[in-house]
Amino acid sequence: MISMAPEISVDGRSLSDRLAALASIGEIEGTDGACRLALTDEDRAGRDLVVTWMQDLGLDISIDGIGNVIGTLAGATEGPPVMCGSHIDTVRTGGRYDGNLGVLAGLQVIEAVKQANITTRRPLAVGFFTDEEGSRFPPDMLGSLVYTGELPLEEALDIVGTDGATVGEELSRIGYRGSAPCPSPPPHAFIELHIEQGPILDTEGIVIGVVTGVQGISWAEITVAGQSNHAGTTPMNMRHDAGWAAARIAVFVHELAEKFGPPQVCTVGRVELHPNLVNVVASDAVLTVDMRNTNDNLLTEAENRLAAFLKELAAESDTEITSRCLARFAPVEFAPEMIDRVEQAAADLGLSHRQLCSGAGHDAQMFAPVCPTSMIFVPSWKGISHNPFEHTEPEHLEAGANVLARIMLDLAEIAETSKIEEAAGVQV
Ligand code: HGY
Ligand code: MN
Ligand code: MN
Repeated sequence: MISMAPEISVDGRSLSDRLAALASIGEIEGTDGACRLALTDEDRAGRDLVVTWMQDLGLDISIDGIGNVIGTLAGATEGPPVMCGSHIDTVRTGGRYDGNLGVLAGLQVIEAVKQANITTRRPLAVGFFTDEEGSRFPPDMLGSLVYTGELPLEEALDIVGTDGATVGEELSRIGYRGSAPCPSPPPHAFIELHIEQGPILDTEGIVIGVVTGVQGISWAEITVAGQSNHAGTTPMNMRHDAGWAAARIAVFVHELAEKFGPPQVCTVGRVELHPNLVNVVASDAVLTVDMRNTNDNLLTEAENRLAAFLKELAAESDTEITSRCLARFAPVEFAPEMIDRVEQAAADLGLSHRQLCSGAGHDAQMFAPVCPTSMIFVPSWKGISHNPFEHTEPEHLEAGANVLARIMLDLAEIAETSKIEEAAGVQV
């Protein structure tokens, strides 16, 4: 049996065409981006399209209880597949490439393997995982959390979204509450191709990011309960102003990030005031705080400082302030041998590359504890992401997909080839 990985290259044109076709679902007028919040009708339509492409490739398709969809190409032997994948749900200001690239590049790799009449020893699989973004149903990476057994399915199905619906209701409504068991058996290895979503590769003119791990993530939802009152008649010292308290929290976390310095980041992304009217002192505020750091101790320190500040602020603003955790993931390091594989594949293909840690969360971080895992990054134009003007050059998309192909074939090993050997006159 030959275990060399023959040179196959993916069809970059087809990859870009499929990315465009998927982005047309939930498209954001006048941009390349799309809005397909998890488990919405747009997400269903996106899922249906990718499932059709999996069917066209003749993959065995499984859908599990949280709606993760895995397409598998059989190998010469049974057993855990070499898996790639990512997500196809987006944030409200979604770009064309975030998540979608890792799924559609996986389809292209499998298409190239089939066209080369290659049979791999291990099966090859490509998946998309439910609600990676977590912006409608926190936490993020929800589907891969359940897939890998980090979160019980029943608990995940009961999660209530920002619009009051539950995960279970919405999964059933869109017809993606599957029967495949959760958690699923771990794959042989997991490799995710993703855009960097940050400025490093683009600034340095480097094509491939060799991802060493993912920084820690802490999401909190903070509720401020004050008292509505007349904006004109209520003296400042008699107010219980939830709007002012919310603004103070946003300033506090921004200044905390500046005090800690990089890589600490803090973001207030969602603020809802009630009654949200020009002439009423806000009685209620609900806001989210996203804090991240590569160092878990520093991330915990940031959380403690925020908690202490909320206590002081409640007294100062004479409001009631509570906080609930929406997500908390420690930093993750990928397997050294998988990092080496990304490094080697990029070098073999003559692609500039450098190591870096991911600032964004990814499904791959959920696979790291259960199987050898790593990630491949390609550049994001000006580091822009979670923005419909997100962009990656077609040649970088293709380069990343070729690195993915090389690693997957190496890991899956070649059982037999026909076209390649005939052409190269290689004897088995
Ligand atoms: O929030 C994140 O880092 C990812 O986009 N879900
Ligand atoms: Mn993503
Ligand atoms: Mn994202």
